[in-house]
Amino acid sequence: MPRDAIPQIDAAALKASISTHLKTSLGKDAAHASTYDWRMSLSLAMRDLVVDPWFAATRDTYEAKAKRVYYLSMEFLIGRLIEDVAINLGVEEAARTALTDLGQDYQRVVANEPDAALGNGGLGRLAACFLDSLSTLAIPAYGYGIRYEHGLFEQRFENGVQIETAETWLSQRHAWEFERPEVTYPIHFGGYVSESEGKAVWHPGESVLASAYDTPIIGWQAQWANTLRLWAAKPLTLFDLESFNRGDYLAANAPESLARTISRVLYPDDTTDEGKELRLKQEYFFSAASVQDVLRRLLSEGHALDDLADHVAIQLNDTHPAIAGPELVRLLADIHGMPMDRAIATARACLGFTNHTLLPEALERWPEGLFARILPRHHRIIELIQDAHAKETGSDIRIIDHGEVKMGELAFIMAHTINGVSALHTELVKETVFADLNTAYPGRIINQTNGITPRRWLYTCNKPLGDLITETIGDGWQDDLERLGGLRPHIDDAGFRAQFRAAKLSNKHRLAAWLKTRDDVTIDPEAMFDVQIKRVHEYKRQLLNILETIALWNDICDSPNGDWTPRVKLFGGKAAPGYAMAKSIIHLINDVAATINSDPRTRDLLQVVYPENYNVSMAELLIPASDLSEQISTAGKEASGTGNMKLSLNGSPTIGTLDGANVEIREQVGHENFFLFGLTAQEVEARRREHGFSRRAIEESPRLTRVLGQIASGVFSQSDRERYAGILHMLYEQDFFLVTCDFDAYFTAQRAVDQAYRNADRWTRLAANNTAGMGWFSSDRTIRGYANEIWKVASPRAT
Ligand code: 26Q
Repeated sequence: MPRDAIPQIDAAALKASISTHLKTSLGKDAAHASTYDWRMSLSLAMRDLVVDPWFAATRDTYEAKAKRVYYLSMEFLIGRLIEDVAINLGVEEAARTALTDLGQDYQRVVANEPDAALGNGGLGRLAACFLDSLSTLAIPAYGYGIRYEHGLFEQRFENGVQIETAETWLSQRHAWEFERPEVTYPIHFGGYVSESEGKAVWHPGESVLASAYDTPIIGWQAQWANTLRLWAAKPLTLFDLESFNRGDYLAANAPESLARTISRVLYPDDTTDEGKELRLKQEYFFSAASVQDVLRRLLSEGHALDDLADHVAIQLNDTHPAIAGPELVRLLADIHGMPMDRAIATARACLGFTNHTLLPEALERWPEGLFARILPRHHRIIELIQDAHAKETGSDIRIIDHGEVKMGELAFIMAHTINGVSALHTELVKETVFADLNTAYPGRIINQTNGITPRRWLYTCNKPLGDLITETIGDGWQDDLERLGGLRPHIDDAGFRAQFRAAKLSNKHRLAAWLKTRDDVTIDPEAMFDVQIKRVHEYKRQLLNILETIALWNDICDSPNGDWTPRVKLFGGKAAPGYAMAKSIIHLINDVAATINSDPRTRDLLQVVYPENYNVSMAELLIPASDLSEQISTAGKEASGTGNMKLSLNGSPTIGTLDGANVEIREQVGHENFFLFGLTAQEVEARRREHGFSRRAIEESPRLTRVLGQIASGVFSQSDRERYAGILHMLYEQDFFLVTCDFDAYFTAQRAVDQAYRNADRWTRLAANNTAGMGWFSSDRTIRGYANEIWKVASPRAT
């Protein structure tokens, strides 16, 4: 790529562009402009700069006839884009100066942007990191998803209880997108299938229009830009109504209301196994629009459908878009006349499938009746796929089984490659959920350990540390993260360690100031910031953390003159609205916080803080300020984790189990720089089979017995002693996630953390070794792995 394609703009030119946008795009004069107006003007001025690299990337892809990647995902958890774009364009200083000249504060303007929260957690944020890396590596790619009107719900606490309210990011103009009213596809549901002359014809019952909105995703140093294409549902036009409903205006009312609901809201539930009709319609809606778009682009470039896999790689982000497989087969066979067997083989040759979970309740299955009613033709095609699979492998594994359509089996059988997201997870995928399919198709399951984009998760969110790194090893680590290994020799330098400590401390001050302003909460930056931030789920064991907090409180109260290490326990995360146990755990954390924080005996030693509405932007504040990363899931349950990578990269050592990518993090940063505890995945399975294991674990731990007794007697819920009966009953009688069994080991590991932290120099070595060891976890490395081993794509810019 010719470097001169990078847009060059100085502060004066950017200022002029902002002023022009304020006037002509916002229709405001400076005297009456709000922060929103300034933010929009700045965003539009920067968006202008993205367009040329974006066009150049499209042109190069077209000219090279390069293969493209299509990443299909129900979730893209993007967060804010202003700083991201500014940094990739290299115009952050210019933007700061321009706004200052205009009498505005850059940080205030940046903070005005709402998070694009089109995702629940890890899976959605991974998709966003992948988009960043695809553009940085100049790999031609589209992200395809849904333009939800309402992203992930907003969380408040009322008397400690989580309350959800609708999120409304699109009530303002979305600065970064380009509406494409000319790019639309009809999407059909229901009806029936007839056969004529051996050909299947689907007569749909209702239809909506999928309408495209494009957001350019600019890579590092603006060398390349890809497109995130999100689909919004709209009612069909009158013309289409005539063509698809043949003038049946009664039936035409239904699509209008369907269109209004289909892209309205993100499903906030990452656990439910309920067959929700609307969810199935959402999945089909965006998968079908995306696949149609892929074929239209292929044909418009003059390629033959038989050569599909030479030009197209489609990645399914979990099973949510798995219906794209049968839809592709339908288009190839029914619409374009390809023989069914060849259609199936052609579709498979371009499909990859990433599995993100082993939890049985998160594996999608649809009641066959519901599925056949909404997608009658796909139901039949899946039977044909199943027959082809049986013929090919002699295996009796069924996609449609006991009246259910199993999306995991469908995605597996339709994909040429299935990948797990960490080394451990991949082995467990082979041994558990897909053991039989792994035997039927040996070698199809591979590992691609997750990664995170270092541009957002270090360079942008942690300026003090980023500056120190650049000062120490030079520039270039932002897109070559393994260079962080070059920090290692400097860790022996006391001056470097002092600077490392100072960077961390300044991030802690920034977090403390933010908490003071937003929540009127005071925390001491000299204390250890102990951070657990993630969705609230039993397997992630926030419960273990809060039980240990109570035990620590007890010990401090028992020995007030002990040599304690002051700690602030920070929690952040949302529970699915229908997940009662997770919501009860949130309530308990807030109740414990209220009790402990008001205890004068422990005031300077222990504090529990749970800021409301954890999101990507809050993560960008918490992660650089963290001293200790809590990665304490029950071994075998967390597929990978990515927050674990962000925290360690930012100089926050892990206390954790041998789960997900923790295993690989520990290898990379060194065992001595990781606080390991807990049962292994194998031990977990064995322990679960022991009758009465949790009662025994409780009996054997005086500390845990005391803590549970306190909860039962209402120490943290004086107005309602029964409040936590559900949690207690679960711990005594089931404890599926082995909180009780790992309690003592966790408590002991925490005391080792205390001791290490008291020696500031020792701790700094630990923290710096984490940063230095994390280079391998760049999502650039992950995307290179997918490109070489799954997609077989290269950048047309590669020389
Ligand atoms: C399924 C059916 C119906 C409604 C919702 C869902 C649903 C929605 C979201 C199921 C799963 C999810 C999200 C899963 C997820 O975020 N998994 C995480 O993926 C990360 C990226 O690979 C991993 O790091 C985490 O370990 C994994 O939990």
